[in-house]
Amino acid sequence: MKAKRVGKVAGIVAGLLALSGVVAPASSATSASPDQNWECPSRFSCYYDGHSGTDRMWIAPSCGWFDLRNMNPPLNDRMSSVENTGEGDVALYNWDNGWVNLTTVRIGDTAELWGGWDNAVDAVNIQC
Ligand SMILES: [Ca+2]
Repeated sequence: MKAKRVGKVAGIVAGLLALSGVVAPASSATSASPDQNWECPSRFSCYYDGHSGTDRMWIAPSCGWFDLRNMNPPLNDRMSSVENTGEGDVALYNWDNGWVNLTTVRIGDTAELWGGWDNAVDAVNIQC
């Protein structure tokens, strides 16, 4: 009796596997998407959640001042790297009882933010 039930369950599982084999499309070459980095379109500045230009979280839409705390969702205290292919130098600011300029990323440069600068930036000023 017990062996019979096991056999029945095994048969059902085999049937499901066969069914799923029919339903599932024969997967062909899926274009793998490797970890992409430093992929900022030209004439923009891009801001990454990760180091080395990974996990892009924002592309600045224009020149000017952007307070990342006002984004939805907020993007402050997240930035770990910056790529500037844009039309102006990008000044990075942290709020600490006032705006403190951490560093400026020149046109054509990338920047890695480490230590006290990592996950600290609250605003950017794109000076063009
Ligand atoms: Ca901050």
